[in-house]
Amino acid sequence: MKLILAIIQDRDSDVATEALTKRGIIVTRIATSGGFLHQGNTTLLMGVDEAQVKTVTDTLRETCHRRKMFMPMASGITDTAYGLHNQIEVEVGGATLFVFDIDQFTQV
Ligand code: 2BA
Repeated sequence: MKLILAIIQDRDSDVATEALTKRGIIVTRIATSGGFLHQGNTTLLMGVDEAQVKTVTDTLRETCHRRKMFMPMASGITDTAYGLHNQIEVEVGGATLFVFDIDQFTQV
């Protein structure tokens, strides 16, 4: 058995979890946030058979999209007059996956 931990963008999470569930993957969603952008994202926990790892990877590839985001070059500046030319472009997502081997899975 494998544990897949996948970090995805909030705006992809409903479509992604619905598609995973339809394909028989059991999913737990956790509200998380990224250390770099300090923005909310979603972490999915999925306990799966080894054969399902590809299903999860393919499903997240189909449903989670890379997007360009902008962040101020200096932190703590919120003035809307602070122009785009003072921001850096960061590309975020689709999905960041970690796959772990699981020694034991028990439900009591
Ligand atoms: P954040 O940490 O908020 O990072 C958002 C995006 O900012 C990243 O997108 C990446 O393009 C960029 N970025 C992150 N750290 C950077 C740095 N030190 N310098 C320059 N650019 C940087 P993604 O790579 O798609 O990551 C999206 C989210 O996935 C991350 O949000 C974080 O929550 C998670 N993540 C990504 N890699 C991870 C890792 N190795 N371990 C744990 N969490 C990770």
